[in-house]
Amino acid sequence: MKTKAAVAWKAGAPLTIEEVDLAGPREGEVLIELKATGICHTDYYTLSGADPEGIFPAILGHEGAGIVVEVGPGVKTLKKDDHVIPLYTPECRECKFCLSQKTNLCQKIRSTQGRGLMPDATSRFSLDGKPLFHYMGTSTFSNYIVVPEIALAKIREDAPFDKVCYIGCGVTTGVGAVLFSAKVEAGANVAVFGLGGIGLNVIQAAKMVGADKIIGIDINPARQAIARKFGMTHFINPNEVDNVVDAIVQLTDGGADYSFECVGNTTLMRQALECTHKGWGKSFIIGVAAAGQEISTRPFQLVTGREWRGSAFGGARGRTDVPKIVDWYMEGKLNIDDLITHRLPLERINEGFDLMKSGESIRSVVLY
Ligand code: NAD
Ligand code: AHE
Ligand code: ZN
Ligand code: ZN
Repeated sequence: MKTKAAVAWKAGAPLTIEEVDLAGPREGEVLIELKATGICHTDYYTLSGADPEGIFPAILGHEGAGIVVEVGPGVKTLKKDDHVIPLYTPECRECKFCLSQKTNLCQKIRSTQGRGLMPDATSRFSLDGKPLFHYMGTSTFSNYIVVPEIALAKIREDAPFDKVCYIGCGVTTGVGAVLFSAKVEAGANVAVFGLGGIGLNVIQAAKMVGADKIIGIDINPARQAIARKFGMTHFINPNEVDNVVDAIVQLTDGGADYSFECVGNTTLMRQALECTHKGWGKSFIIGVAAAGQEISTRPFQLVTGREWRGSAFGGARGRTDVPKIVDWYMEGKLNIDDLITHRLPLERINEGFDLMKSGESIRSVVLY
């Protein structure tokens, strides 16, 4: 069949809208009609050329929601017309990683996914007879996609696609980092570096669990008002203080109990670790840093009890946790609506990237 898609031809070049050929679902695969997709900073990161796994030409996008159109042979858990969110972190429930119960990082299809291919090492997308690469196993910048069954979360049918698509990455990443990865407790002091599409979700989850001080750090002063609305209690603009770490340590009587880096900047990652409390502070890296970047600190920071960790997709097990997060939104426990600042047709997707880069948008959603 044909599908309308935004194609990334090479690093740094704007996407172009094309009529792409899409082959049908094979064994264990499902054809989805997407209704909406968010634009995440990670899409921009890969498009910029900074991603060591970035390959072109590809169809980017990983924050979608849609409806099952057709299931391939052997698919057992989904049927036509089911509502779904594609998962760039699948949940096979049978690989060593899934069975460990220690991580959400299912590895069943990770190697082919990282090479822009389906699990059988081929692409379902082509244009003029030449294959186009998939991206993160999802490629949500295409109206129709083929995805393995293990990479789809079935969600309730009354959830609006144009909102819950954001649960496909940003909401789950931020909220999950607090609930599943860090397990932040009531009364904790929390520092959040970067108040964008991810950081604001960290803030709202920190408030949800009853954190005490919730300190937001961002160079964009416009982020202060929205972050306060989501539960931030203190704001630090790094351009207005001498030393960000000292400022946080002073506000928290010795350091934050938890910190989250939601930018992808290795200098901030170090600050996020060093602003946590001696003896027990835990710092979580969420931001994705460019190829070649490395983190550093004095080992003394760790010797004296701080922990440096990371969180991917918020530590969420997609097929199990994503439907629950959709429920939380539908029950009014999570605010997604106020974070979706812009809506665009696919034809204007490049504007969505520009709005993110300029700091004007929190999340732009593309509607099919
Ligand atoms: P975004 O562009 O919406 O937000 C980034 C925020 O960081 C902006 O508010 C910006 O003003 C702020 N910022 C930039 N430089 C700063 C600095 N020097 N000091 C303080 N603040 C600064 O991006 P996003 O969609 O929220 O994504 C954030 C990061 O998280 C990206 O690196 C993205 O790739 C990554 N990410 C990781 C995961 C994961 O699973 N680990 C999932 C989604 C996104
Ligand atoms: N190819 C990138 C990987 C970047 C990365 O860490 N991705 C996150 C999700 S970001 C979503 O917005 C992730 O899930 N990582 C775990 C994994 O297996 O990729 C690079 O930098 O190499
Ligand atoms: Zn993302
Ligand atoms: Zn698995």
